[in-house]
Amino acid sequence: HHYRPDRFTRLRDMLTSKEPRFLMEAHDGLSAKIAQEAGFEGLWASGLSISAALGVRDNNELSWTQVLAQLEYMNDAVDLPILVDGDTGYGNFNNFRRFVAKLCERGIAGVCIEDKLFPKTNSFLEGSQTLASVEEFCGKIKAGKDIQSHPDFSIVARIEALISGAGMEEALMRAAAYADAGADALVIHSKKADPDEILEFLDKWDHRVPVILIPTKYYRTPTKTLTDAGGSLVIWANHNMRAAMQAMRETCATIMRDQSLVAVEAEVAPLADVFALAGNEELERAEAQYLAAQ
Ligand code: SPV
Ligand code: MG
Repeated sequence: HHYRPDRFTRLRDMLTSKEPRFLMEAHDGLSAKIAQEAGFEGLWASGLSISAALGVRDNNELSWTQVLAQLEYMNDAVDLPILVDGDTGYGNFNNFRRFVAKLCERGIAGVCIEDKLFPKTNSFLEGSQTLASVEEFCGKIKAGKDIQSHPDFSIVARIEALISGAGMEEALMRAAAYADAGADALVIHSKKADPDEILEFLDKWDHRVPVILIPTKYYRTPTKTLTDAGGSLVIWANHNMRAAMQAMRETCATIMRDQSLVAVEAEVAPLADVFALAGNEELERAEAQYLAAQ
């Protein structure tokens, strides 16, 4: 019987690994299972995707307890570590540390917070991307690190200086401050299609803590270019949600048009697959074992 490290430790190992590692977006139990089935070793619980899947905006329209409920389904559905997108921490240091305490209790492996204001705005939207003060954000990181009840729970600090237009020097200054405050890893985020500013950051950062990348906009850059430049872990941030959106649109349009299921039956997952992924076979075995014959 070989020992499998718990999920906190597995995420921490992914962050500190010398090899390129990857997190796949998931936003509910089903997408978590599909990511696990595909072979991913960890999940990104995207704020954008969870919000979109529940029909709300990525502006903290969900409360943090609603996010927690979604995480519980995901964590129960798979045996993968989850890095949850904690937006800006749902308030100040005190709101954030309440969230961290609950994540640890529930077995969620880590949280990422970004240095903007509450309520947050998605980084790819035009308009205000005001940065939090460095001091306030460092206080948040420290409060989270002080309250975490598992030593390998990870707090990732996401730098929005390039998103907000504050520039490279600001980004590097914040990276150093967040590492000093105790962040286990950083995210440097960019909304540019070319990777120049990301590569410059990776070149200038001393890598005393690892750097995570989210190449949603610079996706054409070969992944190896990013990891060779020092990116430790890459997040595929929203592609299960966007894939589902596209597939559901096409299915609805066809059924609406045809008033028939004939054209879609071969295009959707068979019901047997739905039952298999839900784990119905285990329930049959359990019934045989535990349920008195009627
Ligand atoms: C998310 O997936 O919610 C993120 C990444 O925070 S981004 O949408 O690129 O800001
Ligand atoms: Mg987000």
